[in-house]
Amino acid sequence: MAPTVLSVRDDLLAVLERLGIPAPFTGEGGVPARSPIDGLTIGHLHETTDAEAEAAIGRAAEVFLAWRRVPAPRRGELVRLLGEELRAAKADLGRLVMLETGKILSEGLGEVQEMIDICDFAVGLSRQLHGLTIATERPDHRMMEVWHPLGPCGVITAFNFPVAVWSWNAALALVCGDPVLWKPSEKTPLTALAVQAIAGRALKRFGAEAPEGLLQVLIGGRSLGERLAADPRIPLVSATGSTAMGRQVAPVLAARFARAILELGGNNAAIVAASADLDLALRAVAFAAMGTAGQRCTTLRRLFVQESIYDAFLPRLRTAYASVRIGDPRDPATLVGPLIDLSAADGMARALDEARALGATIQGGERLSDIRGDAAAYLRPALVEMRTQAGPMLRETFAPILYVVPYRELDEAIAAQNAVAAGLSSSIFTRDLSEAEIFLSVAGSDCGIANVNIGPSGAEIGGAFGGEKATGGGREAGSDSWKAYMRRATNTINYGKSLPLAQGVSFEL
Ligand code: UN1
Repeated sequence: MAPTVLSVRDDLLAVLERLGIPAPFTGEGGVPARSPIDGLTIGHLHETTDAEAEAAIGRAAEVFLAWRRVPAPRRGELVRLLGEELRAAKADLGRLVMLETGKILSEGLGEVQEMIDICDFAVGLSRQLHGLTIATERPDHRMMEVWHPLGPCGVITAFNFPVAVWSWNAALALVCGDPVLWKPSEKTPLTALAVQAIAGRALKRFGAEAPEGLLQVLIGGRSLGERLAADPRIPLVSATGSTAMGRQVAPVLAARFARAILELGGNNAAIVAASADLDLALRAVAFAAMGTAGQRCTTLRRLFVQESIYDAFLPRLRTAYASVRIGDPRDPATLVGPLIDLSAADGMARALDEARALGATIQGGERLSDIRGDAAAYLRPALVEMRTQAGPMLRETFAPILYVVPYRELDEAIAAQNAVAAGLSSSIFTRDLSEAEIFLSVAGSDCGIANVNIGPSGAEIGGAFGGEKATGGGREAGSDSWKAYMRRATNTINYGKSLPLAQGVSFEL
């Protein structure tokens, strides 16, 4: 039985109080803050005005001039303190993520853990922003490559990872010497304000070396994002969201030669080969497809099952879909919470109608309005068995729909997997080494992330995160993603007395 719980509003207000932002709400007007748990509005928040946005960008440009001169390992110290403050706030911030996004508590806490992990990574990185020394063809010369801070970094984030994606960008930007201007999703402003308060504590402990305005939050809608994309004082914009959003932002950045880190849609697939460990594959598929109510960029949306095991695997998957516990994410028994809002539920219904019209067999997908009333969007995840990949299967619907298609040959499955616009994440389940290697090879998955015997979601921060094609091509978090936040300079120094020219050119006066 579900434990008796506070109203969502009271729960949220108590968490905000504990996080140190007791009264963020204005009387009326502004950006509404709501929880998908009951679908109700909790209050309204001040919307950043044009003048405030202008001042914030100006401040970031000014702050950059000071912050870039703080040695990188000192900048890392600020991120170390941020990691400490996040550790201290993990329980409350994880709960707030749950309340504002509807994801279950362990996923809310996992998101905060991801923030802590990237802080640790960035602290180490702050002593490793290495350049190169390069062999020069000229005598008595030295050539090297150094990395300098780039400038204010605009970060636009989506509702589904309202705080982790900011931290992937902010932790790296800070150690790289860049101030951050953050426009969170309009659907999740409260978690952004909470992170701002937590970061404020780290900044205070760090002291005056961190100038006021190093980390700023702009609350509002699309026009704020457009402003960040268009402003010449912002040399880099990192934007997470739909491919449609990326199509708006990318040309604006390109027109002013700004850098873009785009993390857009995914239409992620997994292949279950004949030799797969079906127990493992079942658990991986269930989490990747139904976890976070199907609202991760990396959510599993398409499954290709080798025909000889189709009849062994599908009944088990159908049972998992029929029995998964859907409900208020505050109930510890819940595995699937609500969708973010009713328009997401409409999108899911439309995709299922299209699949039905193509002759698909659909299990689940029904709305469960008895859980928390009519304003909340609880739906049973849908398992959609298709004859071939077609219709809505070719696009991303940000909801828990898993399309399943049988295949005969691996080549055919890989081709089908790659035959969509997006190229974020992918997996194969197999115990056959050669199948695994083919999938990872140049002729295999065309995605930014390709896994073996692991679902496509739940990437660790140590790797570069992002994808190809309509996913936008950006990379965030680990590996050498930091290079996007810095500018490279090649320096050649002549310590001799003559002037040998490169390529043997002679120019005697
Ligand atoms: C996203 O959905 O925008 O790999 C990010 C994952 C998480 C991040 C998802 N680490 O699922």
